[in-house]
Amino acid sequence: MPDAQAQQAAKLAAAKAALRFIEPGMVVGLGSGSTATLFIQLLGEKVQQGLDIKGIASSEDSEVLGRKLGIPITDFDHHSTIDVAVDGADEVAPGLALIKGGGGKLLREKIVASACKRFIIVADDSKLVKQLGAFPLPVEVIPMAVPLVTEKLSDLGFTPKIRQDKSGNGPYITDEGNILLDCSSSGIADPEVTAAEIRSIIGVVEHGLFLNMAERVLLAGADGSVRELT
Ligand code: ABF
Repeated sequence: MPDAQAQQAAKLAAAKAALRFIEPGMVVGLGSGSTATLFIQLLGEKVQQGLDIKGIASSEDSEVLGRKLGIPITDFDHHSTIDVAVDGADEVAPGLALIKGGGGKLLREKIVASACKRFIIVADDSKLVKQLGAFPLPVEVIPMAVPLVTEKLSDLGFTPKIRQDKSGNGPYITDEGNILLDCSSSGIADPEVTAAEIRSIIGVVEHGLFLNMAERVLLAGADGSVRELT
C-alpha cells in the first residue's frame, strides 16, 4: 500500500463493498477500527434514507458512532443472533486466519463474531500476510494476573508488552476493565495450537487470533478494486 491516501481509499472501497450484505430487517454487528468505522458511516447514511436495521456494537466507540448516525442500537438481551457483522482486521492469513485487537476491542469483537451468522472482514490489502505474527498478538488479561500471564506467554516464545494508554498515564484499560498484552513473536506457525495454548493460561480473558470465524474478507487495493477471499 503506497501511502495513507491510497490506504484510506482502499478502506472506503472495502467498506462500500460490505453494504451489499445488508438487508432490511437485519441485526448488524458494528465492528471497530478505521475501516469498520467507514462502514458504520455508510450504513448510517442508508438508515437515514430509510433502511430498517438494528445494530449491536463491538465497542463503546462504535456504539456512540452508531447512535450519533441514527442507527437503532440493540443488544443480546433482545437479539441472541446477529445476521451480519462487519469488522476490520490487523492481519489476514491463509484460511482467513486473523489477528485482531490492535484497536483494543478484541473481546467484544470476538463476542459479536461468535453470535453472528455471517462475519465479514473489511480490510486494505496491506493486511494480507503469508503467516500471522508480524503484528504483535493482543491478549486481554485480568489485571491481577498480568505478571503470571506474562511469564507463561514468554515461555511460549512471545515477548509480551503491557499496552499503554495514549495519554501515557498508565496502561490502556479495555471496555471490560482489563489489560492488554501485545505479544511480539518471530511468527505464529500454527495458530490453532497457539490459540489453545494461550486460552489455557489462567488469567487470560481472550486473545486476538480469530480462527474459523470469518466467512469472507473484502480486500481492497489502492486502486479501489475489491477482491473477496473465502
Ligand atoms: C478492528 O480493526 C481491530 O480488530 C483491528 O485492530 C482494526 C484494524 O483495522 P483498521 O486498519 O481498519 O483500523 O476490528
